[in-house]
Amino acid sequence: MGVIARYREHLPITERTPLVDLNEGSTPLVESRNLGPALGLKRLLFKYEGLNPTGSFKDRGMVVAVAKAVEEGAKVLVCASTGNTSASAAAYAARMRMRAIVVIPAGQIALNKLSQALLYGAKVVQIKGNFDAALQTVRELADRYPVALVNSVNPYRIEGQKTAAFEIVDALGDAPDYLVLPVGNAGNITAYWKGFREYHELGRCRILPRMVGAQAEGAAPIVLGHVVEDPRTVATAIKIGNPASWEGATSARDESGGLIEAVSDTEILQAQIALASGEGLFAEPASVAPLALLTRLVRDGRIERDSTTVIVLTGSGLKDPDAALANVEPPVELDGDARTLAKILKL
Ligand code: AN7
Repeated sequence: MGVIARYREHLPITERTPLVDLNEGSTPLVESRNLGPALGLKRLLFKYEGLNPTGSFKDRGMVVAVAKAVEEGAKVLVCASTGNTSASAAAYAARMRMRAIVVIPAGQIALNKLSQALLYGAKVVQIKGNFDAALQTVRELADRYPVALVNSVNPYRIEGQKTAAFEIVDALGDAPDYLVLPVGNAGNITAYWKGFREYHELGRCRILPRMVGAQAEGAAPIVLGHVVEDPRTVATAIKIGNPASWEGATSARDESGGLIEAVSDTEILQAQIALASGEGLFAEPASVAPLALLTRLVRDGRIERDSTTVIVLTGSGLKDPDAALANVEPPVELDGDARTLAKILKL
């Protein structure tokens, strides 16, 4: 079952909306076995969004945006992307036999995300500028031509993405004390906050979480309070200098009593290895920025150790292994039999 079928009554679905799905959503909420206890946290869980059909949380919002686009008679989907949105848009376009046009910053998206968009059959357009320029281009295109814009400025994307908050509450029986997630274009933090508030109003959860956002130091416009003209970070998914949902992010932060802070590329890459080798969970660089931030907050005594925290692992590590590989030991060479191997391994 996809998110439209599972959460239909909470979504802007009518009898005319086609039931689009790739069985997205219903992702595991994995209890930390090692990292949480090592930090001294009572309860740490990971919402493993990398297990969505195209490997990121984007599928939740994309399925609703595409269903509504079909309902409204659109034939062409268009988006700008740092990679994951393009993969998701391309997949759902293929599913619905629509045309997808994705505009990406040349040379700045992970190869596996580009491969997905190409294989799903999207028209991939590379531009010389960064993501912010790509978004500007597709917004202008959608203003003037009959194409459906499926970036998170499309409110149906936010509607679909809020279902992740529902799933967390449905699994825990209440909202967590802290929800920690990466912030790029800021659609996801906006969507989670909307989801938690809606469930709270319906009495499905007693508490509302503090929303904690992580940006990369070189791409931290919300932390700095101004646009970053030339964003830089190893976490290419969140290499964004002028987030479209800026206000949604600051509202979520302020209304929830949360915070948005930046972590360095070094902290991100360390967190990626810590998560993979410490829990058996492989997430892409952008997705581990929250773990890097949480580690700092717990050490600084800014998160109580008896709290329940959920980290959103937004995208699969398989999306972008290159950055991670530089920091791990290469495979050992074996030229010989099991005895030679045992010697190498010091068994
Ligand atoms: C893995 O694909 O913006 O703050 O164009 O791929 O909602 O933007 C991706 C963003 C976090 C940030 N983690 O979410 C795109 C794109 C991963 C991501 C984010 C993205 P938003």
